[in-house]
Amino acid sequence: MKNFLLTILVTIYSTGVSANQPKEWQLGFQDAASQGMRDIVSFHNNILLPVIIAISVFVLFLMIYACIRFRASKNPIPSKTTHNVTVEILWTLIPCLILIVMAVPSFKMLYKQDTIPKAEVTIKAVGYQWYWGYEYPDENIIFESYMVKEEDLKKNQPRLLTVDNEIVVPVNKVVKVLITANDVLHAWALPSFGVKRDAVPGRINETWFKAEKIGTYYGQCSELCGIQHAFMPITVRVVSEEKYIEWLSEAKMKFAKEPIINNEYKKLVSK
Ligand SMILES: [Cu+2]
Repeated sequence: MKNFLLTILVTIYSTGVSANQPKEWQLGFQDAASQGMRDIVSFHNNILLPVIIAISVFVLFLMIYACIRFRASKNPIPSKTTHNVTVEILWTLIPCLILIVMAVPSFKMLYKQDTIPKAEVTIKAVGYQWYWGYEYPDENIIFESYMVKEEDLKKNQPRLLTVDNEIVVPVNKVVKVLITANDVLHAWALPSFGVKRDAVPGRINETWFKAEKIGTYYGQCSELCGIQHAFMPITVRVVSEEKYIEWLSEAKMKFAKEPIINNEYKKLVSK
C-alpha cells in the first residue's frame, strides 16, 4: 500500500519537472516555456481548479444531505413544495457570478494572446494530409516535415513525435506563426508554448510565441484530419541566437526556395 501511494505521489510530482513532451501517466500540463503558457497554467491552477472543486464538493454535499434528510422511511407523507423564490434567485445569480469571475481573467488572457508583438522571426506552417510544410518567408527557406517511423528512431528520440526536418527558432525572440492548410482542417499546437490554432484551407491564422528556454519541444496536429492524423507531429528546436544564424545559413542552401524570375512572376499574376 505504501509503495502504491509513493508511486502515485511520484507520478504526480514528477510531471512538474518533466521536459517538453508528454510523459506516461502524466497529470496536468507540460512544463511552460513561454509567458503565454505560464498564464494559462496559473489561470487553471489558481482559478478554474478551486472553483470546480468547490462546486463538486458542494453538489456532493447537497445530494448526500437530500438522500439522508428526505429519505422515504423518515418522510412517509412527501412534501408537495414546488417553488421557492429565494432559492431560485440564488441558484441563478450565484452561477452567473461564478461565470463572470472566470470570464474576466480568461478574456484578458485571450486578448493578450491575440495581440502579436513585433515579430523577429516569421514562420508559415501549412498542414497537409499528413505532414507539415514550413516556410521562412523572409529567408527564402521552404521544407517539409515528416514523422520519423518507429524503426528509424535514434536513441532518445520520442516515438510519434520526432520529425525529419524540425523548425528551428532562436531563444527569447518573438516568433510569429502563420498557419494554413492545403487540403482539410488541421491544427498547429504546441503545449509548452501555449499555442494552438486551426489550419484552415484558404485562410491564414496567426499566432505567436516567445520561447524562453533552449530545448526541443513537441506538439501534434490537433484537429482530426483523416486516417494519419496521429502521425503528423510538430517539433520545434529552440537554440541560441548564434546557433540559429548558423542553422539559417545551412538551411538556405539545403531548403532554398526556387527564386521567381520577373517574367515568370508576371505570367503567374496574369493567370
Ligand atoms: Cu492534421
